[in-house]
Amino acid sequence: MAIERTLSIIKPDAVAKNVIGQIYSRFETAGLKIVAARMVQLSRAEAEGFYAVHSARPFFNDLVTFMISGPVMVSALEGDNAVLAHRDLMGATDPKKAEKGTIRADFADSIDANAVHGSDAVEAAAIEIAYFFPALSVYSR
Ligand code: RTP
Ligand code: MG
Repeated sequence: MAIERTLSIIKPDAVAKNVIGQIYSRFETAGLKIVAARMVQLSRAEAEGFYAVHSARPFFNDLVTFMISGPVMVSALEGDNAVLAHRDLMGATDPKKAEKGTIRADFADSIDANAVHGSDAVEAAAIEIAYFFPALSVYSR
């Protein structure tokens, strides 16, 4: 087992539904520790920078507009195989295809308003965590 870190974003739709605590509870139950956290109202430039890998995709503008529609809760999570463990908790990108009991199946409305983001690889996680958190604000737990 490898101890990893991953970046979680609870997106504006889930923050508006007041389910931050329920989502955090799923992380904790699965053994993922919250090692950094902040609520952020992203600017358009910040959201575009975060999702730069998707800048050529047809859904890029809608994605950025959605991500700045309200505050998001950004956290760094740590645990055994954290990247995949977190992706498993999230479920498929399209909530209609997400397995029962996953965060997206339970809290997401559509592929656009899909409740959560999670890093898709350890290398991406390091970049995404650094995007939101200076090194000294990520704790060792
Ligand atoms: P995320 O990055 O947010 O964790 O989601 P993901 O890996 O499951 O999906 P990704 O392919 O990275 O896409 C990023 C976000 O863009 C929106 N999207 N819309 N309309 C579409 O076909 C489409 N495809 C992706 C989703 O909100 C997705 O989470
Ligand atoms: Mg992704």
